[in-house]
Amino acid sequence: MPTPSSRFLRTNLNGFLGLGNNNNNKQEEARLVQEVNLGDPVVMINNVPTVAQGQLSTITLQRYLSSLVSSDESLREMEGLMLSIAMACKTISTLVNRAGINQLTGLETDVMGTRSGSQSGKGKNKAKKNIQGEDQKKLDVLSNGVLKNALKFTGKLGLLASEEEDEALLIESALDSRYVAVFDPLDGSSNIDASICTGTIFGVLEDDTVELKNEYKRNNDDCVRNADAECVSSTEALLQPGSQLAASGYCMYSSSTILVFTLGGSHPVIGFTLDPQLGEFVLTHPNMRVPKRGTYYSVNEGNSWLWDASIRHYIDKIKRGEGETKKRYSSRYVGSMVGDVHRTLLYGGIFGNPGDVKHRNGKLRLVYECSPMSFLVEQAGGGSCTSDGGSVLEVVPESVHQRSTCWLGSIEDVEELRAYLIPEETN
Ligand code: AFP
Repeated sequence: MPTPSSRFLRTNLNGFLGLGNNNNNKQEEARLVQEVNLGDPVVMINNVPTVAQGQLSTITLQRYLSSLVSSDESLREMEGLMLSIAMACKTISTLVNRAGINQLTGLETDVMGTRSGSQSGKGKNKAKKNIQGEDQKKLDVLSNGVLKNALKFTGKLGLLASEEEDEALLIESALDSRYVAVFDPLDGSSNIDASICTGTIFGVLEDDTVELKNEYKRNNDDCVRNADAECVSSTEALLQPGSQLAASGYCMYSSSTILVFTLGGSHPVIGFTLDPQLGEFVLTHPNMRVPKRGTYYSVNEGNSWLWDASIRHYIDKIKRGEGETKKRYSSRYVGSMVGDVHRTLLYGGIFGNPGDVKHRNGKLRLVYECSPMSFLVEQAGGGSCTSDGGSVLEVVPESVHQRSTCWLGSIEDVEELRAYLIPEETN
């Protein structure tokens, strides 16, 4: 009797080598998906599922989440949300993979020359811009739609904000729900035409503004609608510091598609890789921990002449091998936050978007980039800080699209940097 693992391997190899009857393979895959989802209960030790080393994973995301719910019923709504996010990520992964073939590369243009609800340019074929004035790629817009729809129809989310939406959207059919979500649907999209990795970043917060939403219900007619007839809102539920996140994560679209997330508290940072043959996320990284030290720094050095002297000094020291470890650090910078953070999570080191004399708050957005990523990295035993040495996770946002400096990575590397940012007398 073949074990699930050996059958899993055989199915994958057959597919890889182009062997066997396609229909048989499809049936086999369908059976396998069912089998791995219904298989033996997931063995959890301190909330971390165990996978024997060297074995192929047969724990799908769905199975992992349902085993969490069976021991903690309060996670049921979160389970639904995470499965919707995963479904959206699968779709975005396919879009990204086929972008060149399906002519989805390039900018989203507005043929009429005007963008509804916004003041962006006039004239033919002007690039559409998001609220920050950045050009939107076709895939930015598509990915935003995919995520928005996936989350809307869960019925478990009352409000969402996205990099690609000017304002937050109220989900009218789910106003009583417990959660709100923030996301950057396709971060790093300026890399997409060169097939360099991109990713989706997300954060989930508990909604403590039920009263506000009930008021909205009573005054339903007051709802302000955007061009897509969606009800827009500038509600407080999204303006919570990162320390309040109930979950955060990213999905990276690269040589493989990897979904990494944490549910905070005692839950680990956990990674699932999309098996393209099964169309399922399977557990590959049961308990991700950032190494305490790394040897990489990841920052856009083209801006170094505009950085504060303290940051220039720190980078100079570590690359010369004159930092605390006396090792020479190497530079690694993709320019796609998800790729840079994923590498930092696995190999250690430090990633930053420091801000400079022209842009004091840097380029990244606090609510749907810096906070979710810092939450994740800290949950994996790493550290994070802003360019003034403060905690990213304690910054209370004033607006959904506000920018923030942020550094994150190995705890000892972040602490070493902080000593440069905070002068000794105030440290
Ligand atoms: P795009 O989504 O416009 O490609 O921006 C990516 C990003 O927000 C983040 O993923 C990178 O870390 C950062 O910008 C890169 O910024 P610089 O190009 O200024 O280094």
